[in-house]
Amino acid sequence: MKLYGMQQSRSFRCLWALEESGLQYDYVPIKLRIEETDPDSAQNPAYLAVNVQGKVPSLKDGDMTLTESVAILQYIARKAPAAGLVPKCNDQVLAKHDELVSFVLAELEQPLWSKGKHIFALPEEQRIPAMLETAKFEFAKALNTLDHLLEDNEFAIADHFSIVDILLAQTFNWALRFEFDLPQKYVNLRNRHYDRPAAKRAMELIS
Ligand SMILES: N[C@@H](CCC(=O)N[C@@H](CS)C(=O)NCC(=O)O)C(=O)O
Repeated sequence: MKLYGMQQSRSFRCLWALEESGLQYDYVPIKLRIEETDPDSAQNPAYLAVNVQGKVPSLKDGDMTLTESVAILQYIARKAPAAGLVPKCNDQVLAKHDELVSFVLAELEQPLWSKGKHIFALPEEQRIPAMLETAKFEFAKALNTLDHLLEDNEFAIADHFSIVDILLAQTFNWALRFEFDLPQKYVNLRNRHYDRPAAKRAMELIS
């Protein structure tokens, strides 16, 4: 199994899950926004054959390729059931798990990505400076909803660490890097989970 990724990106969540899982894998560093002739470039034809959008992360396992970070997380979790990265519990608790995964992607990380897009990712002529205030407003709104979805427990779901905890911690880390206002309880959540040995190993690999 090969994970293609880059520092400071959604790749970290997948690398972290791989480290939690105990599965064997290789990590292939990819670089964004460099000449496509560079063999490590996300725009190099060899990488575009893996991920047509030239984005990270991507995972290859045998003939199968995945290019969405949450699909990668779920694949890793299913491949290593003993690691418990998807909670083993009843359908209703599992549904709450799926709800939180969707919420992080659809609501919580979107304003962060909006800010990134309008600061550096979009072509300059497509960037709209006013979007930065909109992103701040939308992130605060999503946090307010999260306060209702998330109970004040050590882990998001049931009584153990799962891919939702990875997603939440990484999204809060992203919010801090992008200078969004983040309540202390969510800073603490980020710190608590980033202190896990698997997160530290993943961090060393990616930096
Ligand atoms: N929905 C995708 C998003 C992947 C994505 O946008 N990755 C960013 C880095 S975090 C990227 O590769 N951006 C490259 C670009 O915008 O050119 C996922 O969750 O994997």
